[in-house]
Amino acid sequence: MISRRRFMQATAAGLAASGLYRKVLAAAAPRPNIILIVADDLGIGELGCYGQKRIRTPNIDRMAAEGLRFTQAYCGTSVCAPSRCALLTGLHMGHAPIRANREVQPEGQKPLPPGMLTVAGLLKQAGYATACIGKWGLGMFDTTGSPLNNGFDHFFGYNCQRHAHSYFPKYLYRDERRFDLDGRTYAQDLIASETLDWVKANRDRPFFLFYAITLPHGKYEIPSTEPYSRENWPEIEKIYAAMITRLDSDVGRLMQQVKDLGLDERTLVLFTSDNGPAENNGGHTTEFFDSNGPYRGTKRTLYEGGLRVPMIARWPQRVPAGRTSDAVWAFWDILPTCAELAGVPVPQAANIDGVSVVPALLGGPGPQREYLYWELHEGRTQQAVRFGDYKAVKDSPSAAVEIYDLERDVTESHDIASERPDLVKRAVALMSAARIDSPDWPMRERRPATRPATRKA
Ligand SMILES: [Ca+2]
Ligand SMILES: [Ca+2]
Repeated sequence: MISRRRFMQATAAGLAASGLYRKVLAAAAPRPNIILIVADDLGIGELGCYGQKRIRTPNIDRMAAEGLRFTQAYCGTSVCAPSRCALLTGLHMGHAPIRANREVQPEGQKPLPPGMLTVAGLLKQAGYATACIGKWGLGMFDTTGSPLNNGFDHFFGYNCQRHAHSYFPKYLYRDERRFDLDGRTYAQDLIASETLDWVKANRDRPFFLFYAITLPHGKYEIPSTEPYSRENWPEIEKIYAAMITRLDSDVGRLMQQVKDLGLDERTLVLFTSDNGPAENNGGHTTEFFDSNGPYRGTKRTLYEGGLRVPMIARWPQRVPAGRTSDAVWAFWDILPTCAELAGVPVPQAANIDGVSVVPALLGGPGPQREYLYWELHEGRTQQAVRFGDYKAVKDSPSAAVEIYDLERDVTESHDIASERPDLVKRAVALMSAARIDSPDWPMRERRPATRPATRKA
C-alpha cells in the first residue's frame, strides 16, 4: 500500500515555484469572493473558447479572454451527484460517500452522511456568506444531506435531480420552503435573478456562490430558439444550442453584476461543467455540435469525453488574462483551493484527497501528484486512473485494463496495454490503492445485456 501522503508531496522545484505564487497571493489580501459556476452536462466542445463554431457563447469566451483557460481539468466523475460530491468534499471517487446517482422516493437523492466537511462549511466558518443556487442532488432538506446542513446559508432552486429535468416545474424551493409555480415559468428566469439579487445583498462581505445552473441538461426546453430559429438544423438542435447560449447570457449578466457592484477585482469566478455531454437522447446527438470536442466518450464513460471539462478562471489583476494552462487538476482540488484563498486551514481529520491549485490559478505550475482516480457505479463499476500522461480505463471489475498515452493519443484510440504490461501492473496497483470499499457502492460486474441500462439524472 502506497501512502497517500507521499502522493501529495510536491517536487522541490514545484514547491519553490508554488512558494513564489503564494507570496503573490498573500500580497493580494483581502480574501476574494468566490463564484463557482457549474453547468450541467455541458461538453468541453460546446464553448467557442474550446473550439465550438456554431453555438454562440460570447460571454464565456470573454471570460476566457480575460482569464485563464484550463485544457486538462477534470470533473469528479461522469454523472451529476457524485461529481458534485467530489467538488464539495475534496474527496475523489475512491473515498467519496456518494459514488453514483441514487434516487430516493418520493423526491431527492441519497444524502451526504452526517458530519461531512464541505467547501461551503469551511468558508462559512471563515466568515463567508454562502449560497447554492440552481440544483442540489445530495439529499433532501429533512436529511443530513440538505444543503442547509452542509455549509450553505441559503438555497434556491431544485433539490432533486429528477425534478430538475423540467424547466417548467410546478414548484421550486427557497431554503427548505417549497413555493408553487404556474408551470409556465421558465425556472432559469428565477434562478438567474436569484443569483443577481444574492450577490448584491452580500456585496459587503466575502461570499461563496455555488451557482449550479441546470442548463443544458434534462429535458430540452427553452421559451425561444433564438438566435437559431432560422438555422437549417433539426428543431431539437436549435433548442439545445439556444439553451447553451442562454446559459452563456446568464453568466454574462452575473459577470456584469459583479462589475457593476465594483467587485471585479476581489472576485474569483470559476466556470466549469459537472461532467461530459449527455449521450444521444430525444433526437439530439452529441455529434451534431461535436459536443465532446476531440475526445472519446460522453457522460457515463470514464474516457476523456466524459471526464475532461471546461474550466475557466477569472480574477482581474491576480489570474493572468488571455492564457491557457495545461495544469492537470480535478474537482476534489476545489475545496483546498478555496480554503487557501480564504486563509483557512483544511482540518487534517477530513483526510481529503485534493490539493490546492492556487499556484496554477495565478499562472504557475499545476500540482505534482502520483495519480488522479475515478470510479462510477452505473450498472457495473468502471474505474479510471491517470498517472503522468498515461490513462488506464477498466470497464468492469473483470474487464481488461486499457492503457492510453494521452500525450500522443488524446483520443484514446490506441490501447497499448499489450505492449506495456508494466503500465498495466502499475495501473492495477493504483486503482487498488486509491479506493476503499464501501457497502453502499459494491464493485459490480456488467449485467446481462437483456436488461436495459438505467438512463436517469
Ligand atoms: Ca450532469
Ligand atoms: Ca468529437
